[in-house]
Amino acid sequence: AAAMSVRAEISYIMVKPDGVQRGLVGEIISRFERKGYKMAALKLYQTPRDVAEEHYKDLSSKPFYKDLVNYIVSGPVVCMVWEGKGVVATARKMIGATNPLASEPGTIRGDFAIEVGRNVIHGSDSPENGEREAALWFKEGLVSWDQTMTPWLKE
Ligand code: FUP
Repeated sequence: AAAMSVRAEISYIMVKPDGVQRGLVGEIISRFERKGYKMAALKLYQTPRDVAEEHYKDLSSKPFYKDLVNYIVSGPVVCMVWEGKGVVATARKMIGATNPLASEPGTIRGDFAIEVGRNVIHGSDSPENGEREAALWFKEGLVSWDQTMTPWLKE
């Protein structure tokens, strides 16, 4: 409770256009809610090309970069920030391997995807990238739960 007003680790989680079109938004949000993480930001968003390019700038030399950016801007995405202890690594486990054919059953990609180029969801790969990506996608800022009447149940 002493750390209640300090923001814990955050991860930027995004349902990609294929996940939105396939109606997987509720399922994905539900998994993070049931795990116990705290939602710190949420929106349905038509991604500007420059934001997609900035998000994936570390992959700009890869042969699939152009297709990847085109895919991300091809339809609305659902942008989220989830907060809590170990959320970056735990979200990566919940999401599964990058190539859905290598993702374990029970993970989001393992349960819902086949193609690496249509792998449903993004999750930050480090706490530093969690902060960077949250700032890139939520320039308006995150929500604070500090004024809520009851403390967060899982802390
Ligand atoms: P991940 O962190 O699991 O999203 O994986 P990466 O950061 O390595 O890749 C980002 C996205 O690039 C993947 F989600 C899908 C796409 N990608 C391809 O399309 N082909 C590849 O060979 C590798 C990644």
